[in-house]
Amino acid sequence: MNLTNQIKSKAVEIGFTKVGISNPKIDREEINNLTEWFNRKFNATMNWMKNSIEKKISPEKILPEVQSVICVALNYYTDNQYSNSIENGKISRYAWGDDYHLIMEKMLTQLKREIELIEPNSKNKIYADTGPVMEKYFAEKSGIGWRGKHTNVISKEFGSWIFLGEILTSLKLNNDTPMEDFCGTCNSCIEACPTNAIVEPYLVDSNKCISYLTIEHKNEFQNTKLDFKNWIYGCDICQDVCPWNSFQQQSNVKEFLPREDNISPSLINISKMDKEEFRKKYYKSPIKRTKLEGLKRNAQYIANQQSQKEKIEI
Ligand code: B12
Ligand code: SF4
Ligand code: SF4
Repeated sequence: MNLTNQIKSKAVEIGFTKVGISNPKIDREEINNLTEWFNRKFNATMNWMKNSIEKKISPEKILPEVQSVICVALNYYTDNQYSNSIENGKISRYAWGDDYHLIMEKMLTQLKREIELIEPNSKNKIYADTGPVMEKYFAEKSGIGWRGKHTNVISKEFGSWIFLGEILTSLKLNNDTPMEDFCGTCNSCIEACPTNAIVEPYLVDSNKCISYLTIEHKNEFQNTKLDFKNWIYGCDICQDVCPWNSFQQQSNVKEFLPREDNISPSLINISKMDKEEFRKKYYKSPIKRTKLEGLKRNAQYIANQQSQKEKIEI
């Protein structure tokens, strides 16, 4: 077995759903698109993104010896559904169970160790979400999936319910063929987005995206007219309506199973939550990111919207 296939089979053994290889070069068109996104201020208050742009567009600034990017995907779909009661908030699927950063990091570290057993002189750097790496671009380039019009990567076999991760490596591996776009004439995600955040196909304005607003945005919301459709942490609407997500499959990772009362928690319970309960309930959960104040703000925002429609009061 050649080195590329050896690494790929180790990735599958460790439990990754998909693996592909790309060269580390970011093409001009991608850099222009990224620059345009920043120029239009679609990063909202996420200034950390802009600060790391040099590394994003030049992976050799992260690892000077980089020759290949090993891209992995991990399926997180579990077969559970939301309550549609107006008294409950909705948490996005990716945050129902344990924090994927911890799980991906552990699995990537294991893969890195395996690679270094085969090639002790290789240099390898792992990433899953938190680093300045163009994860969606590399996933597409390595054949894992294509970027849908909602901008998430969709695989033919698992839909878009996949987390992405990478190992930047000094090893020269065999590149996979980039994935073609299978969105075709479909526009379901654009039509379904309640805040019109997908301003053009393949272009999301974070300022309007419920995911950004409920997770990343600090302080009160500027625009109080946006309809959050009961989402209090992230948003899955554009993915829920995607026809490719009817090919979803149950994840093998038991840590992604929903924690108790973590799909559609009661808005009233959140409004009453104290710091200690928040700490215990969201230990090792991605929800920690929004902090108790953020979660309460989101629940209150939904309640205000509902009470304007004279529905509920918390
Ligand atoms: C910042 C960020 C966000 C921001 C901005 C979202 C965004 N669209 O980028 C916010 C907070 C809104 C967000 C939300 C979500 N995120 Co997020 N996020 C990231 C992060 C950290 C960086 C992404 C980035 O660089 N964006 C920059 C912009 C410019 O990228 P882009 O939108 O893809 O834009 C490109 C296209 O517009 C393209 N383009 C422009 N014009 C055209 C035209 C054509 C024809 C084409 C093909 C392309 C194209 O060029 C641009 C430049 O690359 C990544 C992790 C990482 N390091 O990559 C995770 C990541 C993208 N997020 C992830 C997830 C799961 C989500 C949510 C689904 C969570 C949720 N349920 O609430 C939502 C999805 C919202 C959405 N519709 O995008 C996953 C996606 C997994 C996947 N299957 O793709 C990632 C990869 C994390 C991970 N490691 O798994 N996220
Ligand atoms: S995550 Fe929600 S708000 Fe953001 S683009 Fe998708 S549907 Fe729109
Ligand atoms: S809903 Fe349609 S347009 Fe949007 S990502 Fe899925 S296939 Fe593409």
